[in-house]
Amino acid sequence: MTNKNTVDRSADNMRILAMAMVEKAKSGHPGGAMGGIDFINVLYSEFLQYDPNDLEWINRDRFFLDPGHMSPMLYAVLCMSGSISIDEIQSFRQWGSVTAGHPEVDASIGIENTSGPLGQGHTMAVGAAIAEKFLCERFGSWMHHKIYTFISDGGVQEEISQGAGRIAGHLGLNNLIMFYDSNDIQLSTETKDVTSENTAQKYEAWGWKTITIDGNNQDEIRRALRMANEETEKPFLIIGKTIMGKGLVDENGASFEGKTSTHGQPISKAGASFEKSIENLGGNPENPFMIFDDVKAFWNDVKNTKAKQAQAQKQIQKQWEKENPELAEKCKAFFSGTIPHIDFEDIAQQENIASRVASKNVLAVLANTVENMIVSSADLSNSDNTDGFLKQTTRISKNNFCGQFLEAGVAELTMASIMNGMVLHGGVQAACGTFFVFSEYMKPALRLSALMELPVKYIWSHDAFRVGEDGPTHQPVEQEAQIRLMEHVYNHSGKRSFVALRPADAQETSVCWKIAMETKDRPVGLILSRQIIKDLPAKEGSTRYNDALQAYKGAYIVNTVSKTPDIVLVANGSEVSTIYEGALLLEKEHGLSVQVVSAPSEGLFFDQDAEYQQSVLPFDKPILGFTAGLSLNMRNLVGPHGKVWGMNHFGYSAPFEVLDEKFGYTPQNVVKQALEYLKEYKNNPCGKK
Ligand SMILES: Cc1ncc(C[n+]2csc(CCOP(=O)(O)OP(=O)(O)O)c2C)c(N)n1
Ligand SMILES: [Mg+2]
Repeated sequence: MTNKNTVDRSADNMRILAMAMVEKAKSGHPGGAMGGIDFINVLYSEFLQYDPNDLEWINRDRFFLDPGHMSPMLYAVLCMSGSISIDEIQSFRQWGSVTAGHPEVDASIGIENTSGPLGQGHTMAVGAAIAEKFLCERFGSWMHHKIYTFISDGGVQEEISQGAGRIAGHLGLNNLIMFYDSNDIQLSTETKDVTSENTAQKYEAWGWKTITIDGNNQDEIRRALRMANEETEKPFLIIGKTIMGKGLVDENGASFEGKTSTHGQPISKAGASFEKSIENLGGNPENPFMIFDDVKAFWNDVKNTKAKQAQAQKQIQKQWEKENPELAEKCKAFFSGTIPHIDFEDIAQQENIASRVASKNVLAVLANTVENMIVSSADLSNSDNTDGFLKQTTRISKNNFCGQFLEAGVAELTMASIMNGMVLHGGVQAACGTFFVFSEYMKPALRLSALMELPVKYIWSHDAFRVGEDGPTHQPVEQEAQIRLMEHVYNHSGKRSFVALRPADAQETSVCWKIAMETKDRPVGLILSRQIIKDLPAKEGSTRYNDALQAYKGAYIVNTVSKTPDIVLVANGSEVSTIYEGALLLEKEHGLSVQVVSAPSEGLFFDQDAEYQQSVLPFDKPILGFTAGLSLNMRNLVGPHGKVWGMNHFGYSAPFEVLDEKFGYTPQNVVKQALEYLKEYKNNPCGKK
């Protein structure tokens, strides 16, 4: 061990920390981390540009980890570089520690992204790389920085890597450098048992440059990183052949490297010797959480150098700011997340249009107002109507990041994950669209938007069975319930983790977009109709826009109710106009007083005070819900004695007007259901058997 240089000693020291963290926590993933550490060691000490005293410096290089299970590797290097204390290292995976089982985003300590669901981490890096190019295009070369990412066998195998690899290659993201920890081992098998692809050739076919190296050799890593940094055309993949559990030995001192068993448990449980392995790596078994003196000195030097380099970079930035005060202001505004003032009320909306068309009208205004907004679509821009935005700008393409529209191709999950990466990078606003039924292809990334509290905007058109002739594969049924579930999950800041908005008509769509643009701390989804919707009437002395502003409260009374209502009807989206027409019939033909409620967001509604909730949806009155999704959508809103007309089966291929008749989404059926329900309610108001 003595003849090892300090760089290798540093790697060995981190290997000990990684293994010790898992040993102490009695859970975690030591093997992969121990193999990947040589790369991380050289990257953080020699290549990654960061300011140890200002980790959120906007111009830092970013490092996106993909295999979150290798968190001990990241924590070990962040401990060396000074943003995570040795105490936090010793509290790995414990309540309240920043060293969670899988890393959770916190740029202030150098964790750029939450990772764990394999494949998403490196895809977020692609998003960050796009954001970097987008910003450099606007602010110039002082802003150039690199996006590094680290992927493992699992991430390479995940389908999302196809989308990430294709897009990065297609856009020529030469600012993206990915290290592939190719250790031939995964969770339950060796990689040879599940794949025989030539990964290098695969990435080369997508337009990447690749190099294969010994991933545990610092000289080879250094050389590869230099080449990657000099690349001018393509994203760069360094395939590092690494050794799982590097440095592990058993009780007899024999090698215990390259074993699947060290993937996900303490190495002692796998059969290696904790003490002997520490000794083998030059450490002291009595004190596994020690940082060697020479390694400490080495990292002190690194930190000083990094700080100096960052200062020099910041001087260049300052000079630029001085010479370009307007651009400097703009740059500041981009990174602060503020958006210019938009008069949503003034956005022209034609009468009786589909809410996707209303959204298109808003997007056209956003394209001309919000200069740092990037909108994307998964090959449906002319259907989900994100083309309203596209028509005012141009597409992002290789060597041209002037435009604000990203064609993601048919890759919903990739697209959503790229949006997350863009927002994590900072400086841009991100929105993406597709058909609502395909929201389920995005769910894993949407969940991470929610967990990471990222204000990504999701635009989903074709919101219900009224997609019509395309049939049941394209007709959402359970999707709204799935998405709304996220409104029930609270994030770590104690807020509902997602806002799902299904606007009732054009003006309510403008308002919902206003809500979406103003929301900075969580993702928002807009669920939009394909077919036209009859506008709801404005109340006397008001405008429809003004009335629709109440969408901020999640649900509100649409009509004027002169006396205590005999029944309350509640819906969202296009069903609101249906219940409204039904209400008119109930009033005219049956002399009933009907309160009509539009409820674009259940989550926002249940965040209102009890008095407001009671005034809109009085649970001591008969409440009937109408939804083109599962009855479940309205279950909470109608209260314990309410009833719901929902769609609890797959749809059928037919013109939507026919389906409306067949499935009972007509004003006449609203009347029928209301009368039947009132009869039941009268006989048994509390729903007792
Ligand atoms: C989307 C997803 N599926 C499954 C898992 C569970 N899982 C964690 S690591 C892993 C495979 C690990 O293989 P590799 O990426 O090569 O890591 P190594 O074993 O080399 O550490 C799996 C299946 C996951 N984290 N994410
Ligand atoms: Mg592996």
